[in-house]
Amino acid sequence: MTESTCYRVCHICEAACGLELVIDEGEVVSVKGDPKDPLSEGHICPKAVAIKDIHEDPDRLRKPIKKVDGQWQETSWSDAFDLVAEKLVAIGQQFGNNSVAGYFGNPSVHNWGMVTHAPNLFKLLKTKSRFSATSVDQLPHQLICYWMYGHQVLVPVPDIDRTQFMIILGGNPLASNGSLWTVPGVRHRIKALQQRGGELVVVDPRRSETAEIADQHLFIQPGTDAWLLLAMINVLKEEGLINTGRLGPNLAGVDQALEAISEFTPAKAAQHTGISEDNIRDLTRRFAKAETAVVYGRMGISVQEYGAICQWAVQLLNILTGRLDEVGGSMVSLPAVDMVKGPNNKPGHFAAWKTRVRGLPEFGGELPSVALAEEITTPGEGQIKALVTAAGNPVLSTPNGQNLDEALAKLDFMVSIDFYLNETTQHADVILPPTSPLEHDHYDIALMPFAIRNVAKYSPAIFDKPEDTYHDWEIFVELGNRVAKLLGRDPMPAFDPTQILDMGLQSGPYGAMQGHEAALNFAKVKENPHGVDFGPHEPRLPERLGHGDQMIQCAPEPLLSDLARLSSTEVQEQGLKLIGRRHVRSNNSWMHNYQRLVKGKPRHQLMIHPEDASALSLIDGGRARIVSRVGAVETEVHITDEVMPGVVSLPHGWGHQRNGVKMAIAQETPGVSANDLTDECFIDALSGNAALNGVPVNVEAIDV
Ligand SMILES: Nc1nc2c(c(=O)[nH]1)N[C@H]1C(S)=C(S)[C@@H](COP(=O)(O)OP(=O)(O)OC[C@H]3O[C@@H](n4cnc5c(=O)[nH]c(N)nc54)[C@H](O)[C@@H]3O)O[C@H]1N2
Ligand SMILES: Nc1nc2c(c(=O)[nH]1)N[C@H]1C(S)=C(S)[C@@H](COP(=O)(O)OP(=O)(O)OC[C@H]3O[C@@H](n4cnc5c(=O)[nH]c(N)nc54)[C@H](O)[C@@H]3O)O[C@H]1N2
Ligand code: SF4
Ligand SMILES: [Mo]
Repeated sequence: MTESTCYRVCHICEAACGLELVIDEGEVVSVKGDPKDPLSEGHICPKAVAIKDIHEDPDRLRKPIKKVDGQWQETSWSDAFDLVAEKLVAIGQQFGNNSVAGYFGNPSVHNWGMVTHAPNLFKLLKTKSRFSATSVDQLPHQLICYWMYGHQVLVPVPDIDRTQFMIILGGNPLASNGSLWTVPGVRHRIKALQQRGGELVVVDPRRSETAEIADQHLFIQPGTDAWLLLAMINVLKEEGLINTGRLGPNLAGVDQALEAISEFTPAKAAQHTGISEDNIRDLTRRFAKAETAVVYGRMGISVQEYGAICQWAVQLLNILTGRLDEVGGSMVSLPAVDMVKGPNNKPGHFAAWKTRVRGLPEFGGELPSVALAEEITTPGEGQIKALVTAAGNPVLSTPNGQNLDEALAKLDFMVSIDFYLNETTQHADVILPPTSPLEHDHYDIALMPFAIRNVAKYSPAIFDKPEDTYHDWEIFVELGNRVAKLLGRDPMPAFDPTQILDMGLQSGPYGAMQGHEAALNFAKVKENPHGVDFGPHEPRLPERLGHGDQMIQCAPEPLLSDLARLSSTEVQEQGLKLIGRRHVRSNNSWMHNYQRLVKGKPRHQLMIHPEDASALSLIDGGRARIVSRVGAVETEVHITDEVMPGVVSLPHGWGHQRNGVKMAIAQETPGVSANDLTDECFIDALSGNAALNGVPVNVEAIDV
């Protein structure tokens, strides 16, 4: 018997499920949920099994490749590192530091070595041209927490296991498994909520998988949630339902906020949202009167034109009903590695600098990704000439991907740290492929702040890394050291991620340095393969607030000013609006190469309501052309009342056949890229975040 059992956290999505892997003769023979994991208690989804497929995929790159006369060639690591460092330094010296840019994709936060080591390279390069998936996702959410609570990762999460009433807007955790909310096994938790007599309400333009099992689903016109949420606050005020509770003395600006939003009445909100005034009032009363309750708004309300106002209003609703920081409400975590109070904590900053072309604000040192293409193509000082992408595929993931696709082709130099040749990395001059996830260790530094329980879990590597390969963090160290040498600067710090983790755990809230009885350190997490459990959340405010005066800022000035933009919007009467959708068997723009994951009925189609389909003479299974300001795509139609009239839905991350270039990932998958329709100019003007939902489109039937 050579079989062995290993325990690990799944790094694919934010749920952080515990896995039990059986290994035989160097091969993964089974992947199951780990029932002893204190957070996930055995839950997993089909993507966990794909970890084996990632590891074994013959299309996964294992050696660096470089383009010579337009053809890919394998090259040695040392040549590749030298070439990349020389190019980045030379371009920075010739065109200025900001001419060298970086884009970090979603898996970079699921890869702890990148979290600990990637920033150093950009610090050395002294570039302000940094972009990431944050600005096509949760930027407004974190910005609001920075303004209100004083720290960009002090993000309250729904205490689902102890609440009696929950409202979800713009989130579909049954498909996504939760986001800015590490909540493995959410289906069971919703069921438990319902079994103890609680209620779930989902507000969504589509009857999503989560809406399907909710106690109430309210359709909403895309992009109008800000009207609904502000109207709910006005109902609280009008009907005397405001009760700020324990944190009352720590609230600044409540009256100012209430005054500023008074024009957003339920009557007007009903016109904009399509939700009747009665329903708005009724929902507000049920929320305010429930024994415990919480409102949660995610992706769907962040990536829309008023994303920041939406996230502000969500926080206000929880605050004004005394739900913030109370059991069964919206609670803050106390993770073992504390990014809020730790020694190197970064509270955030906003608009300290702006993009060169459009003047869009940075947040936390990153510029909005909607500006990447124009920063590459617009001549002048600071024009981006070189790009480093890491764990990202912005050609498929960011608005007007076609435009970015063309822009990337114009760069002087591009390097991608990625193990696939795909729609984005095909533009690189060099691709540096890191080890597979099972060949490196893992700790969810970036996700634990958003978990529903405080758990510390370390996952050792399952397999030794093959000879002559590098982990992501080692790639950054190798590049950093070469860049430093060329620039005559100090080399990269000589720590590995486990040393940083050890320091973080020791100085964190359960560490010996804080005098905690657990005296947590790296050795202790290593001894506990299922994780060390520090239990459900407890009230932590005002002590944990980032603001020195321990006040919660309820009326941040930029939001008050932004209300005029919202109030001037007109009620939508005609035209179709595009929204996105996720599926549990797909993950953003990748994982489509794993046939047993993506198999099943087709899910790439354009969803459209029967009334709209009939008005446009579309037939189910027929083809349609979808046109937006920036582009057009053609795909199959699925007629369904899952979406409300006036709304069409396409998943993102598909469209792997573009440009006729042979790429590793899933040549044969059908589907187009939704981001060939989304618009880099359609944004939340306050935060600079992309508005991927509510994009105006026209649809026409294609005769076949
Ligand atoms: N229309 C529309 N667009 C969207 C969204 C939407 O809902 N609608 N969602 C947005 C959101 S929320 C996000 S986060 C973005 C995601 O978009 P991106 O940030 O582009 O991320 P992915 O599509 O996940 O790209 C993953 C890339 O990382 C590589 N990769 C995977 N693991 C590793 C690793 O360990 N190391 C390295 N070096 N590379 C790795 C994969 O091969 C792949 O190339 O898309 C956004 N785009
Ligand atoms: N299986 C799987 N899991 C994933 C991912 C994946 O691609 N696949 N991606 C991961 C990533 S990067 C993220 S950020 C998370 C996202 O996780 P979630 O935030 O849960 O995102 P979605 O599942 O896209 O759900 C968004 C919902 O918003 C709705 N919506 C769209 N427009 C509006 C609107 O204007 N108003 C309202 N109220 N609702 C609207 C959509 O119909 C959809 O049901 O998921 C993560 N988990
Ligand atoms: S829900 Fe997320 S973390 Fe859990 S097994 Fe699936 S992909 Fe992995
Ligand atoms: Mo995301």
